[in-house]
Amino acid sequence: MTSKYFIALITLFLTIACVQARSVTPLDRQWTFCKAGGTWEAVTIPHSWNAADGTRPDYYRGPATYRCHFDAPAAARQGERTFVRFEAVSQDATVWFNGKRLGRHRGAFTAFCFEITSLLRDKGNTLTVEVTNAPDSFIMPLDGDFTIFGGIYRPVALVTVPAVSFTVQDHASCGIYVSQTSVNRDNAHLSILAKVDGATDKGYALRTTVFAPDGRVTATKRTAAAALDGRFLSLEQQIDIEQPELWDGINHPAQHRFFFELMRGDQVIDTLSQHIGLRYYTVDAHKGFFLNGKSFPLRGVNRHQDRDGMGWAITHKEHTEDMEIIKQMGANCIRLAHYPHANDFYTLCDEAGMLVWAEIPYIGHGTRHYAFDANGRQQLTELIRQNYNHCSIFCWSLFNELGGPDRPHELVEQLNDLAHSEDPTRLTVAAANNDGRPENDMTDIMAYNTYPGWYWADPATMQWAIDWKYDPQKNRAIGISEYGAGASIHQHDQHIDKAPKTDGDWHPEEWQAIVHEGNYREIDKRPYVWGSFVWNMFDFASASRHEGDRLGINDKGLVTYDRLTRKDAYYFYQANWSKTPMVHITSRRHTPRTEAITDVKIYSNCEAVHLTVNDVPVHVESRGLGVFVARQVKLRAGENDIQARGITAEQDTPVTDQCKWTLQVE
Ligand code: GCB
Repeated sequence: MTSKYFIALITLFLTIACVQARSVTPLDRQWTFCKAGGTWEAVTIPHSWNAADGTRPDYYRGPATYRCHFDAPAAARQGERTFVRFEAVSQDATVWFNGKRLGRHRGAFTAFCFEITSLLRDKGNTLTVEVTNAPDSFIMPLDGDFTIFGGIYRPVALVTVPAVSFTVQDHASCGIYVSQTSVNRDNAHLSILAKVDGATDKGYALRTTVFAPDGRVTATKRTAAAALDGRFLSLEQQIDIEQPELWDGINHPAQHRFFFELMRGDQVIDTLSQHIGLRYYTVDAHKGFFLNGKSFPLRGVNRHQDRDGMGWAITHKEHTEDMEIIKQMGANCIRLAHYPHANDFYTLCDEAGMLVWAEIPYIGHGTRHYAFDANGRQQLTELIRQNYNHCSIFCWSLFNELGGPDRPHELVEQLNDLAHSEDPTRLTVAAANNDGRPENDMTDIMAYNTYPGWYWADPATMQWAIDWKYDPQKNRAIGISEYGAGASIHQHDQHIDKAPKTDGDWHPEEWQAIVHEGNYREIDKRPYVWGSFVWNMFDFASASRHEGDRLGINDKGLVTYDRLTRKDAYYFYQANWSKTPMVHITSRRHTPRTEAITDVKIYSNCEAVHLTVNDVPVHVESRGLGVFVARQVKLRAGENDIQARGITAEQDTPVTDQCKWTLQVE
């Protein structure tokens, strides 16, 4: 054996030994739970105590206790340091372990981590979490049109690491930050910062191996630690990747794999692996968003994280389903509103090529109390550090719809500076619904929530809504962070020509589609709109709402709360954005009917659409943007068979859709 191979073998052996040293053991079973004054019940994590009542105005917002009894897993018994890591607990958690108070975390959406090494027993450990989702004037958010589901609603795990390791204690991040300092087609220059815990001298080095998307090693570098100062040993490395295969959004979401090794001499002490897409982007106030040097208008949706019957306590399965539905529609960006989402979902965005707007829950107003401001800074720091390496994220959002007299611009200015100092490579952004407030001019780019055709005016008024904000003389990039309308899949109206009472119980599905067509037509004409985000991808819980066909739901989703039904407006976007041939007959659920004469509207991305009604072809006209209409079609008494066929030049087999409408005659 040559010495080269021998060294490679030894390295592999040490790497394997070290991979065993760092381990993550989920703590999802053996939990019991009890609301204040209630009885104990067995639960599994993720869990929310509002899964059933989260759409009721009187949903439980108060204290509860969780307990988990467990024996130390083998990895923790053999390992050197063990931590308990919570991915999110809503919203104020105090954690105890074997009778000792570990600490407290305030904020419902970010991870936190406590060391338990010296307290961990081989058998019979008790982890206790006292938690409340009661309104709290010092925790963001104070306001918001959504239910604050209580509970340990994201995973909990024991993380065991070597005595000296990439830290898990820097705001519960992974301890390594990869900054895409300067990326272009010829070269990616990255600045890597690894923070190491437990080192008592500076005799360590960082070895980075970068694998291209095809698995080839494309860069390696070893850098010695420069200085041991403060709490961590910092290892800083500059690395260049020549001719990088770029992450190009939904067109080509290729990622590199970064393998980091913490070295002491030739010994590998700890390892960590991260998938990161290399990309660069700019926003031009007049030409919009550019990805990797090319115009790339961001057109997508907002997402809330809750699901019918589960609240926020969703798993990988639900995250994946959500992503699939968004992908199939053809969106290329997602605003993850109104708070930090699960790490799992940001990862799915990286893999799918979605450009992500990430945000903290600073909504409506604050208190300008130092504790509230500190909580905002804490949540922003956690959001950024915990999600730093997700290439999908291109901006950090600092607030949503601030109003009120509490001089929020002072806090926004601090948050803006904080975001820039935490992450010099990304843009700051915010979503406003008003004018003339100083905080609306502070972030790098800006976006507005506007609802023409729903809360005010008609759908085409979107043109004024945008042009009011956009000033061709100014260098201020403008996006539309929210627009939309409510819709029930059980309510229909073929003649609706103005918004229904928005807080009433009649939200016909047809009006939502008309609003999106009218709004989007104006957005689409304006390339300077750097991004537009439909409100909302999915119906979501908002306990105080009392409208549409169901209490406690905001029904502006393009898809129902249970994800089972895609509303007509979903297919309008699919017709505009997706490249997969599709055709969709709208108002398909409007049956039985009482009127014999009706228009038939079809959404399709095909060049032409053929329609038959009871096997008789009818004339279809194209109205642009994927909208096709057959005017004044006559239905017969009883059942009618409606069949649509989309025709494209390349497709041998046309795409089809069909539905049945019953005409009732008195
Ligand atoms: C908004 C808010 C969002 C609401 C939405 C609505 O502007 O930012 O949280 O849910 O309007 O549906 O009214």
